[in-house]
Amino acid sequence: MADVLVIKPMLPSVIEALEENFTVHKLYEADDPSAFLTSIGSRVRGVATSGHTGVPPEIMHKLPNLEIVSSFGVGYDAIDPEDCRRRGIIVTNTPDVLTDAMAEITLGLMIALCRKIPQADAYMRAGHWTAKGNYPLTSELTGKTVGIFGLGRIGKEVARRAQAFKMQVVYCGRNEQPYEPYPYFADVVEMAKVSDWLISIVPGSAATDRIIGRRVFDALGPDGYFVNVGRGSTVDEEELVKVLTEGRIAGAALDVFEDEPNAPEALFALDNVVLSPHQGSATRKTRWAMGDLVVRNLKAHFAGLPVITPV
Ligand code: NAP
Ligand code: 8YV
Repeated sequence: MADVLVIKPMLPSVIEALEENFTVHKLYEADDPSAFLTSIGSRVRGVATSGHTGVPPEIMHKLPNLEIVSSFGVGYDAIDPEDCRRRGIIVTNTPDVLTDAMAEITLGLMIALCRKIPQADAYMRAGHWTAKGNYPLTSELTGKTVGIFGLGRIGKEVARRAQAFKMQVVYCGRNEQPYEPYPYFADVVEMAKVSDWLISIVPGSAATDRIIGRRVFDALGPDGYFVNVGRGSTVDEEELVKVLTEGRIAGAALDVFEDEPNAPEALFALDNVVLSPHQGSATRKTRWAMGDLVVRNLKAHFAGLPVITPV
């Protein structure tokens, strides 16, 4: 059985399946991780990790015979696939299996934000409905234009669901996708100008770092809503807090933050914000499927087969 290193705790279903198929080494259980790696590092041929953790350099350099990094999550911000390619290491991620869950939470956040579902719930629980009367009127999605920044696997499923809510879809990315039926914008600022809603679902990368900032929010305007389900790193959070506080955009729903699990505290006091602790893919079904794919990629590789979802 091939030796596989698990860097941080993973779902019990993943650990169980790994243990059935491989000799598993749990770095997170080691009292002295450095000594542990020195003793088993040269035997390790596979790593199971997440896109947030990757394989930090101090671990990588103790794994001279590493062949494959199987990562949990579709985003792989902490992994440099080019560097791995140069070292002859295969990288896999978990696309597709989380796409529907992600699209669901995106639409859920949009409805929660414009219909003020969390606030109305709190209003009723506090007894205000009986004491003060009806909750103030809210806004709706129907007829609005949604600009999708990143029309990839998840973006396309968000687009389908937004159309079911009778919204118009436009999109922005580096490349026009001629077979998609939606108007294309090469520039996110230009797209924000025509959008009532801006949904960001681009990967975190040097190219997208804080790409959403003052110019985008000014283009979105005081009636515009912003939703980030991609990566916190793509947003200038200081500017976001400012535009929300000053009412320069109507509101924001955020599932991802630059310094998770921390978020700018100023957001907690704002009424025009819905917050979600990076739980886009966090359903039992989807997380199980992601973990299963982590294991299946390792099994395929060590059976001499092509991996299922290479990066
Ligand atoms: P995908 O299929 O690769 O789609 C990414 C899209 O972003 C592509 O359409 C791509 O289009 C666009 N894009 C990439 N780099 C860009 C850039 N520099 N500027 C503008 N557009 C760019 O990936 P996916 O499966 O939809 O996942 C997208 C991301 O969602 C992941 O990378 C991850 O960060 C995030 N995510 C978050 C959660 C969560 O729990 N909140 C869960 C899953 C995924 P072009 O190539 O044309 O630019
Ligand atoms: C996960 C994600 O929560 O897939 C991604 O890119 O952000 C989420 O699905 C995360 O990666 C789990 O580590």
